[in-house]
Amino acid sequence: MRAYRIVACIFQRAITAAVSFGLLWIAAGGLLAASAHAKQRSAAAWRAQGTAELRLHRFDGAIAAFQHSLELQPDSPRVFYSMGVAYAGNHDPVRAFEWLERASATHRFDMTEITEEANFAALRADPRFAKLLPGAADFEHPFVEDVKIIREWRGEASGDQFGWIARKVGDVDGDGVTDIVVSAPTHGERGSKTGRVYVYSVGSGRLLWTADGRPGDELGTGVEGVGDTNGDGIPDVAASGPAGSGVAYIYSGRNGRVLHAFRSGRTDELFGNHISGAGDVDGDGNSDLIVGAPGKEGEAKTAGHAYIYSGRDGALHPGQPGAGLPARDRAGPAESTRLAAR
Ligand SMILES: [Ca+2]
Ligand SMILES: [Ca+2]
Ligand SMILES: [Ca+2]
Repeated sequence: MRAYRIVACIFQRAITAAVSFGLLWIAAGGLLAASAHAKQRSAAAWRAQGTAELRLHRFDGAIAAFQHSLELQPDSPRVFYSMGVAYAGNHDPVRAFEWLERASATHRFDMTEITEEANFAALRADPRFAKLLPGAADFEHPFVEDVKIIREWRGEASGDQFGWIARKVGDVDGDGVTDIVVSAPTHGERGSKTGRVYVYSVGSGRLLWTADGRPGDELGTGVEGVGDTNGDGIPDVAASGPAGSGVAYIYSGRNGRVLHAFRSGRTDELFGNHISGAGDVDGDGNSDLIVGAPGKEGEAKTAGHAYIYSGRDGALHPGQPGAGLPARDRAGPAESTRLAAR
């Protein structure tokens, strides 16, 4: 009798567990739909549900969810695009292209995503597909707002990262208008990544001068105006590149001539990851330079450094690592007149 009760008890628990598991299963299945309702049918909740349905290849469910989203937020380029994906998944190219063209027409969606989307495999041969990709005309009016572009400068080649940094440097050509420096740290022939910095006259739009690093330097990772370091009355420019052994330069703002070059001998720091004018630190009337050198990832032995150099003679400011040592002990293969960081 007792044995019978134990068996009955185990049987009862098994049934209870099975029912509970079944309820959980049903609850999980309805979770996304419940979430959409729980969030007061917000557009974002419907959009999330549609995206989840897309991932499960339940294209009808995705279309229904996206339509709900559009009822609440009609102007969503992301949803236009997703509708295109859903209709493509449903083998309905006519509607897929309708929605994709709608997404493209907003000029607010990166249509290059179509090249990565597996559901568009069957659409790629269609002439309408290529037309969805951005062309030169799409970049003629890049702003949503109605703006007047006063000056525009373009990089030389794709992959240069022209515009990585753009800074005002003061008036270097004497026309009374402050000028700018722009960097392209991965510029270089055949992927050499020398990096290049460009100084432009804002008044005339002319390119005044450029400076290049050496292969692998990625010069222009850091670039700034530094004020007048050599006392000729014209503000100068500093640029750096940490990718190789680490370099930093001060250029004459007048013509781009190298006034000082600094090249690190350390392999555990990203010398030149950042660079800036420091103001006149030593009070000699000439602007000075500060170079940041954080420790490389995985190198536990250094906490990183910030080096201050005299703009007048390139000397390392007293009290810093290497200061007071003969130049030959601090310098790496400096290209120009002066020392490098230790
Ligand atoms: Ca100027
Ligand atoms: Ca100067
Ligand atoms: Ca100074």
